[in-house]
Amino acid sequence: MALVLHAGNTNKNAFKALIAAEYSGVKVELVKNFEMGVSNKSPEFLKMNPIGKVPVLETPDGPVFESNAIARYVTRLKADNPLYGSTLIEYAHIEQWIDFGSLEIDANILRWFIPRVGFAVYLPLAEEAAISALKRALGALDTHLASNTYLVGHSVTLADIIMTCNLVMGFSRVMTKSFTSEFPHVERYFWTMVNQPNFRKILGEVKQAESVPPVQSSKKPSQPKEPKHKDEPKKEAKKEAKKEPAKPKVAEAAEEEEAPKPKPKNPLDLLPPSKMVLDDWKRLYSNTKTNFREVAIKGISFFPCFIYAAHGKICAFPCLLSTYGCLVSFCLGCG
Ligand SMILES: N[C@@H](CCC(=O)N[C@@H](CS)C(=O)NCC(=O)O)C(=O)O
Repeated sequence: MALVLHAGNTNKNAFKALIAAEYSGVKVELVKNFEMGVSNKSPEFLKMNPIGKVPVLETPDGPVFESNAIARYVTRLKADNPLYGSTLIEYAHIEQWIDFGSLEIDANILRWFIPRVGFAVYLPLAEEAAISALKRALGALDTHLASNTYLVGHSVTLADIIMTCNLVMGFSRVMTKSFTSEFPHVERYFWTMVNQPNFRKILGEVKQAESVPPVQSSKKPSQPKEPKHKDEPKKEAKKEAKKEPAKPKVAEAAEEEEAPKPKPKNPLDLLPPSKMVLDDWKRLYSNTKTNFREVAIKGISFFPCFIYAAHGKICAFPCLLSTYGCLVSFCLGCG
């Protein structure tokens, strides 16, 4: 019987397990009628993953969340799976590249892409830092791939599956040809991987982004979606379907990646408006050469700064920027 994977059919994190399953002869099926923002917020789902994120795999021994853990589980279902290498050092290198792909590649692609499409605050300096960290990581990957076809050994391993799934969003959404041409071995590797039959079956056709998306204003979190009613919404859905041209599989991934979160009740609404003029403080701060500490402290409100940060946490720490009007990434509590 197939194992059930909870996620939408464009989720690049779910692709990891689905591709591993293809290579391993394991049956994994996406749950039917998954609706982002509805299915993953149901009480049944929250029992499987208390933070309501996908993917989640149902196994005979209970659920597993976190896409890398799920992909490892699926891989281990096959005894002596070559996806896991054949020696201890190969195994260590596979784990090394899995972590590298997740922490150095995926994280920086998301830091670049997500603010651009309005799902997080766009800060030019943060974007610059993300791109520079991404280039550093791609440079290291490129050097490795200059003399290696695969990340580890002489065939596809789980490291290649996870690395490629992480690169998919980059290549299809922000990393244009002029960006990736600096990393020719990464390019060769990526296009070779996505065209392997087991990858292609899951990813479909992957197309490289032609331009970096222009910065959009922050998207207001919408109200949580209601489950569809049986009758009238069907008509609406049909109309919508006519308007929207079909997108390639991975093109929709980002929409799912950062599904609009339900609007949290904002405790700040209860407070009087701040008297602090943020621009004045920023000017003072920028022009300060010596008494940095004093000026910084002026800007810290010791009234706890409650914000709904990009990663969905309420945090209640003093904020470096101003009184209660602070921006997500400067909050001391959320880092
Ligand atoms: N580290 C997690 C990331 C999971 C994740 O961020 N999932 C997104 C979709 S790709 C999600 O479920 N977002 C819904 C939410 O934040 O409520 C993994 O690899 O599984």
